[in-house]
Amino acid sequence: MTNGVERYVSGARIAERVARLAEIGGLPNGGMNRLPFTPEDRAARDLFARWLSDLGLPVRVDGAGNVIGRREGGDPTAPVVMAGSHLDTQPMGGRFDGIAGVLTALEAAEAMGAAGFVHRHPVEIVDFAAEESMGRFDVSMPGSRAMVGALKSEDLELRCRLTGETLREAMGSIGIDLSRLAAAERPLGSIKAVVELHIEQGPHLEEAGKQIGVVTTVAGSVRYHCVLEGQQAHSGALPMAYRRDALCGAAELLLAVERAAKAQASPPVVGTVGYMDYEPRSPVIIPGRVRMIIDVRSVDAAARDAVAADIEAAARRIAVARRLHLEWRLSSGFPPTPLARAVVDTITRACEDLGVSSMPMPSGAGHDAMTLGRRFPAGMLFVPSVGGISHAPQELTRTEDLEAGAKVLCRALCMLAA
Ligand code: HGY
Ligand code: MN
Ligand code: MN
Repeated sequence: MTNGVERYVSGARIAERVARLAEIGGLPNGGMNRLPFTPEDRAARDLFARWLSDLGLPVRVDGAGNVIGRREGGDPTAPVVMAGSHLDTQPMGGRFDGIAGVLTALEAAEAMGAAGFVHRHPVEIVDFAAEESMGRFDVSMPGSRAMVGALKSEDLELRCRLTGETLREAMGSIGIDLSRLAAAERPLGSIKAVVELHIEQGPHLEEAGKQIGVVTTVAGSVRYHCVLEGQQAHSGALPMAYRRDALCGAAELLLAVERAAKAQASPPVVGTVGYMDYEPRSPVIIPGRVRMIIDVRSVDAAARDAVAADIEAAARRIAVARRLHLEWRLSSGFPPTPLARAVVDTITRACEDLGVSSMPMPSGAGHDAMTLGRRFPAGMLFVPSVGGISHAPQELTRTEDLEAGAKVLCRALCMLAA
């Protein structure tokens, strides 16, 4: 019996838990600041573990810090059906990014318990550790990467941009036992399907008036570290003709990033400089050094890489014209990931069964499902973001959409686990 379980799903219960989690690392402006591997992250993980235990599910934390609740099926050796997302947030992030996926997966498990759902495959409900690690470290998604053996030991030595602590120290600081890191890897065939519900974080579902986005492919990102070095000097005494102002060079480059991405309309590419710092930041000193991280993404790797090449060429041109020294380094990247046909179709069928409006669509944002999708059949479903805003205090997804999403997720998990 896979139908009817979703009638035990409660949007009100999901909304209550969203509000409860928003108290942990919440900002006065309504945004979230629950950075990965911080005390706030630990508090949210512990609360999630308690909610799982309250459902009677055994809970474990693997060697990469993934928090995993397991609902046994008839065959404990059968490949796992996994659902989840992440509880950590970006700095000044929103209350739904990642959280919606964890809470709707928890809700599906609660509904399965209430319905006495009988199934063969074990179901695992997961908070993937540190999906938002890029907010602090130059590595993304260490938790889900570890599950596919893609977290390298040198990644653990990367230092946090904000505190200088290494990834290893930060993970240890919330009690993660890295000696079991290798054991976090899941062998091929050990997971039947991974389904991640996530907020869309863009405008398309709202514009189309659809309740669910059935994700077909996830955009791949490349991130470049760029340093421009000129000459620090006196802002009053040095005439304009003598200057090698690193910040003016960076200003030209920022606009070159935007121009190059805008010029590539189909397939679309996005380009952003979200992080930049410069020195020495005094009103009377010409800035001598600027560091920025350039993020370029697309579902089409060739289009993305062509735009990245245009940006690099612009950086070299600007450096020569302004007599600046340029450092340019690829710091991290993810290939575009098509999701598994079988899982995509299951989600589509669940929407049809429940009469929920849906449309196929790509994901511009990166997600744990894309990491796991490199080794296991993965699928994603989106729920609408009001105004297309995310990674911001204004991030909002309506309770009725969370409930509809949780019902579709529940139905899809029941079909996969039966
Ligand atoms: O950057 C991303 O796509 C994700 O939100 N970490
Ligand atoms: Mn995010
Ligand atoms: Mn996310």
